[in-house]
Amino acid sequence: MTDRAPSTPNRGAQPADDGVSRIRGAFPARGSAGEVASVALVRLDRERALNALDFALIAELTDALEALDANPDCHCIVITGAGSRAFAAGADIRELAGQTPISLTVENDFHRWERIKRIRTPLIAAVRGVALGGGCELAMTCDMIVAAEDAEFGQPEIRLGVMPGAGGTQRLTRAIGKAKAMEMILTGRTMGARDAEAHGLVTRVVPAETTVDAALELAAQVAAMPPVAVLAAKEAVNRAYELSLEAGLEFERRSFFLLFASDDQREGMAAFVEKRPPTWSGR
Ligand code: CO8
Repeated sequence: MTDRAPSTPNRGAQPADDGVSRIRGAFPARGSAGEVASVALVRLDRERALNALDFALIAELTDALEALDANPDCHCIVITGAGSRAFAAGADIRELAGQTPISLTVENDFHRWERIKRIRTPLIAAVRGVALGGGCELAMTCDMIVAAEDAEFGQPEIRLGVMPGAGGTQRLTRAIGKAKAMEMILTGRTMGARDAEAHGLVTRVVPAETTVDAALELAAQVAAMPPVAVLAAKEAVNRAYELSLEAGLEFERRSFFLLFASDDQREGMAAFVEKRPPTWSGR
């Protein structure tokens, strides 16, 4: 991906109705200190609508993430929103307003959220401003969240007569616990960045104007690690959400043993013994 992600299909291989791309991406990413090797930056690009997630945007985003995931040189992806006011203010309410159970079932756009969940490359959300509804759900689908001091998280769908539909009731509850999640989901109340950090929703809080750079720096640290071990570790951590403790421990042990078949295990341990920096081959 260069300056702009290739125009991608929505709703079954049709371009967005207005022909306007909703995603802007760069690989390798460029931060204020220059190029960040092995890291991609994907920007939700609907600033005037506070980066509201219409179906076309989610389709483009999914395609862009899958293309990066298939690129062996890309080792971490940062997702952010255009502008300073929003990561994403949720699903596009104007578009959602006209949906019916049948249109939602037939179009089946929500399957794309499953595809985002299956991205194996680590994903970091860089959140400035609001991450509401589907925006909060997208941030929580990422593996880590770097939040600006002015970031605000919430699931306000209840105020629209509905409820979270892309993972909010499950991921928010797992992240911050039932008591706080229930309050946010039943009242639409939002949570600021500092509270979100205290409750385990975000990885770190940074000054607003440094958010993307801080996320890129974290991504560069991940990208510098042995790639096969990173993939295995990400998968094992995510299994903690899905499995019983016993099954999760078993999964972890098998993954741990498997990594002893990698060149990077031999290199990492040899480098430690020989007191030199390791050189990862990704094998
Ligand atoms: N959808 C569509 N347009 C939006 C959205 C949205 N979610 N949020 C903001 N906008 C638009 C506004 O309509 C406005 O456009 P215009 O200038 O053309 O009128 C522009 O963005 C700026 O917004 P405001 O004027 O409202 O800005 P304020 O600073 O006054 O308010 C808020 C900012 C508080 C963020 C306010 O815009 C707001 O409450 N937005 C809606 C938040 C919300 O309810 N989100 C949940 C949506 S439902 C959802 O996410 C369900 C998820 C289901 C799964 C995901 C499927 C993709």
